[in-house]
Amino acid sequence: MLDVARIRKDFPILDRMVYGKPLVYLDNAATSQKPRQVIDALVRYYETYNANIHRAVHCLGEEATAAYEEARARVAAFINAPSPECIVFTRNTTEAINLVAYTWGRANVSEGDEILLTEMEHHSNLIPWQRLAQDKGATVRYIGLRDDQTLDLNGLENVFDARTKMMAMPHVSNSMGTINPVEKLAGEARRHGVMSLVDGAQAAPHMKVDVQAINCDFYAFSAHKMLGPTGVGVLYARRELLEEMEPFLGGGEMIRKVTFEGATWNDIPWKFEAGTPNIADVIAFGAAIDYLNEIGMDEVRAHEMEITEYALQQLGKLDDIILYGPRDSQQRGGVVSFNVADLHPHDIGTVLDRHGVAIRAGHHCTQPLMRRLGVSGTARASFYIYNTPQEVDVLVEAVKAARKFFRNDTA
Ligand code: 7TS
Repeated sequence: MLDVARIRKDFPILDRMVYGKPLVYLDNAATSQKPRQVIDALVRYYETYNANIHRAVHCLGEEATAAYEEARARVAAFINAPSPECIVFTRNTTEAINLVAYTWGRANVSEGDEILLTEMEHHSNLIPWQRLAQDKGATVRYIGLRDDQTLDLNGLENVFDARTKMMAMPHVSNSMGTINPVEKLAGEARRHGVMSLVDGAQAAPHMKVDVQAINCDFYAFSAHKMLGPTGVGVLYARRELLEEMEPFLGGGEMIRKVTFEGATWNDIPWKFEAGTPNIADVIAFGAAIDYLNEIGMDEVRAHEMEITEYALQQLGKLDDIILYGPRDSQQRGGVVSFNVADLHPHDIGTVLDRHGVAIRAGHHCTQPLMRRLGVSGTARASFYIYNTPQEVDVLVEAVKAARKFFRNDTA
């Protein structure tokens, strides 16, 4: 069991009041809050060893380089990557996926080829592939949903054909919380000689991820959703792929030798990290990983399952509520998406805000999925290690208040 009271003390922002009410932060799928340990790591870097990395001949530069590369090693261990060289730092999940679509995609996808996605993609695992397909004359196909809002994997072995080159999928849906069987999907892709990319933005923060067990080719996620700073993303890729892929961005640091005629590339992963990287935030991300490791990812997952079940149970008591995502808590992460009869999700969000409750309302960057569900958007509460059942109670009371407010308004 998590000691949530103790954890909450590490997050200064949780003492904040919003419109005179204690903040109830339930927008963790958008970004998480940051513990003191992460904020301190940023301050320590800027106050004591701020310097550029991989180039300095001075003490500060060496300290900063060591801390940056140590953070990479921690990220590798966190997802059980075989080595730190398989970890490329990007700005966010979005950039990690674009890197693959631009480099691997442009070299390996041609006219008439096919890219396989799912109907529950976040736009960041959709637009890069649509653009690649447009540029190359390839097509994008989608694995559909069953009524319980899990992926329809009936006949999975038949979805691949000789022209399928890439299968990309979310590990956990940000809009419905559905956990996808990525090990099975990546395994099936491999059996058919198809590459796999897992968008782990909503999984890496919330459960133990083992990229070798999943056996995918690429795995992408963002530091800011897992207690780390904004501006840092991770692309894990199999070593051989990184070796053979062309660089994404060109400039300093990613080269070995440059002449007026051309250039050769640095070793991996630096070949993919052109220019001065986000040194401070990568180092502070290392502190975020330490924090999560200290709690233990199995504990994080258990806490979220418990709080999600409680939220589903309490919200489910409201007779005019529609809940999205699978009912089985084994099959869902800490995201609860809902609609209340005829209320607009933005109206719900606005009333909740006045109660100090921060949620997201809208399409959650999954417009095709919303269309597939037949709604313009949903209200979404998303949980993390510092959320409590009492906060769920505040959420439920605020939803009741929203319903009452708008009912009276339109009566
Ligand atoms: N993939 C998934 C599944 C996501 O949930 C998100 C962000 C991204 C990719 C993109 O991450 P970024 O760090 O590159 O922006 N999801 C959300 C969300 O659900 N609400 O705000 C951002």
